[in-house]
Amino acid sequence: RPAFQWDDALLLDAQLTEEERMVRDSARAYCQDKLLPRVLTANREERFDREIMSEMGELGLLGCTLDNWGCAGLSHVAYGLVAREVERVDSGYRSAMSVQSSLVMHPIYAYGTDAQRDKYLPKLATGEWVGCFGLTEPDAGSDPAGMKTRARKVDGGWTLNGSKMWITNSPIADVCVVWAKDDEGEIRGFILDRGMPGLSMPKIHGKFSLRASITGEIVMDNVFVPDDNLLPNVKGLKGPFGCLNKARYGIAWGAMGAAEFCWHAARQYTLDRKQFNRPLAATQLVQLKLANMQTEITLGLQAALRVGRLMDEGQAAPEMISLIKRNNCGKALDIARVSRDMHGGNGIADEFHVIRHVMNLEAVNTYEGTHDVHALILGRAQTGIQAFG
Ligand code: TGC
Ligand code: FAD
Repeated sequence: RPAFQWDDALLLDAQLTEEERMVRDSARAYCQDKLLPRVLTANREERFDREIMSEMGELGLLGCTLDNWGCAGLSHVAYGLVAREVERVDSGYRSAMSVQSSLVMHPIYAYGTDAQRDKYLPKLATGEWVGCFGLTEPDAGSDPAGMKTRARKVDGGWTLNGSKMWITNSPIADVCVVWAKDDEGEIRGFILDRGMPGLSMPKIHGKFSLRASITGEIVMDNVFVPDDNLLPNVKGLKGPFGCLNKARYGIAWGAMGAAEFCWHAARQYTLDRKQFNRPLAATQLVQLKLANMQTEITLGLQAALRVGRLMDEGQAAPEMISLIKRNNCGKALDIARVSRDMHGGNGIADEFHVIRHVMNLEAVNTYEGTHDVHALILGRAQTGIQAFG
């Protein structure tokens, strides 16, 4: 009888390359040794420790799928494995990493000039600079085509006016990739540097979710952006969506990391905790919940691996990414809530970490396209009917 490994039920590990396993193991060691000890106070104090970006840069975790400019040139599967390890500790730390990699470095790499790549990518790769991505606005979230930010052509550049809302990393960002409509109503991408007159990035306070990640606005009041800072090689919504494909894919892996933490915690807790003279894990209800967690995580990871391999082959359609982002975030949130319940009263104490994952996954289920918006993308793809508007 072949052995069954409870925490790797379909032998994911065996489907990875040697290099992917090494990347996974070094990311896991960093996350467990350096991130986990910090997260409790960071979350309590609603604080992001800036040096985390430099540490991730030193380990080669930033922009790791890109080639050259100081980037590691790893597979998309390796990137997913890193996201899983980081989010096993906290979704906010994964947010910081995935925004830098997929939403800032990727567009400069894919849509920028060589001069832009030379200027920005090496410093973003080391974490010397932090980047943010401004698409969402106060009145345009699920429907980014409704954005009000405008880029007016002027001599030698562009004048940007508008505001972006809910922007991960913005209060500490050195570089902002901002999407705005030009005089023709086309969406264009711009690189804004901290310190440009008229540009401010205030922090949003009072979040109950992703408290260890810093979130803010980007306010642009007649910001002059030189022609050299326009991303010349893309126009239209496919620009930001091309970045979102990468980030949503990473989130599908990351959410499974958070779910695995909650599952393992629930298993251990119910093995250790006795009520009615026996471990909680000896009850049928608890075993059913553990089996459900194991099943959903195993399937979610297999799906993420499949899409990662297709991405590496250039064969991943955006709808595949919607499917795994939606499924894995929704399932991770359910698993975290059930694990919280299985911890009883201890489940609401931050020392047990599970309530923090529950709170975080609420935002993860909402950003990068809500659970329902991804359902509409999948609905459109199978009926041919656009149900958004
Ligand atoms: P639609 O007509 O569907 O498309 C407009 C143009 O874009 C192209 N396109 C894509 N291209 C590449 N990849 C994709 N995934 C694409 N999806 C669409 C499409 O082909 C078309 O191109 P063209 O050349 O024909 O013009 O546009 P729509 O306005 O109907 O879109 C509807 C909808 C709902 C799909 C879309 O607006 C959507 O996905 N909304 C969700 C918004 C969202 O995800 N925002 C994320 C903000 S960033 C963020 O949350 C970061 S959090 C990060 C962290 O902290 O980790
Ligand atoms: P809305 O679009 O107003 O949606 C509200 C509700 O209505 C949702 O349940 C939604 O599913 C539903 N809904 C919307 N449209 C429809 C429809 N047609 N049919 C049925 N239901 C619908 N954005 C960035 O650009 N950059 C970032 O770095 C970034 N980081 C973020 C960090 C955090 C912590 C958070 C919370 C958000 C972040 N976002 C970022 C924004 C995020 O992408 C948006 O919050 C998300 O896209 C949803 O937009 P909204 O909040 O405006 O909600």
